[in-house]
Amino acid sequence: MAIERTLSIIKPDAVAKNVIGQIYSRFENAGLKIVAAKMLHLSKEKAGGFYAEHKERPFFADLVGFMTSGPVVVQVLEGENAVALNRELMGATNPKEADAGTIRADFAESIDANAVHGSDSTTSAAREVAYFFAEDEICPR
Ligand code: IDP
Repeated sequence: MAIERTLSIIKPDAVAKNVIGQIYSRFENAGLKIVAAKMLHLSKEKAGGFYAEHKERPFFADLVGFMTSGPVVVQVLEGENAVALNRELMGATNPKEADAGTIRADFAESIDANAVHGSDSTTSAAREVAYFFAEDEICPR
């Protein structure tokens, strides 16, 4: 299987709950390596640009409002099949539909405040990684 990179965000609700370390453990226990990481408080412009594909959706303003409501932790995860593996660890977008034992089932409250983001394809991952990290900020091991 191919070694991939994927972009992960621990969203403001999970940062506020103080579960950054627990979420990092899920990634590491599944064999994913954190090869880049930063904590930041997104501006409306940065969050809106990240979610540009959802611009016309009715929840766009709420999504940007939520993503800028507190700090987030952004990381690049690397490993075999990293994109799909991270999506499996995250669980369904709506935590009420997420499988037991997934990050969203365990730490998320609602479809708005759903703890984590993960790229949904290798194409999105390439765009999203470059949106947050310069190549020299990524440290493959
Ligand atoms: P994903 O995060 O599981 O990839 P997307 O469909 O890409 O899900 O949606 C991006 C984010 O927008 C979701 O994580 C969620 O926070 C928010 N979102 C998606 N659908 C809804 C909705 O119907 N109501 C409110 N927020 C939504």
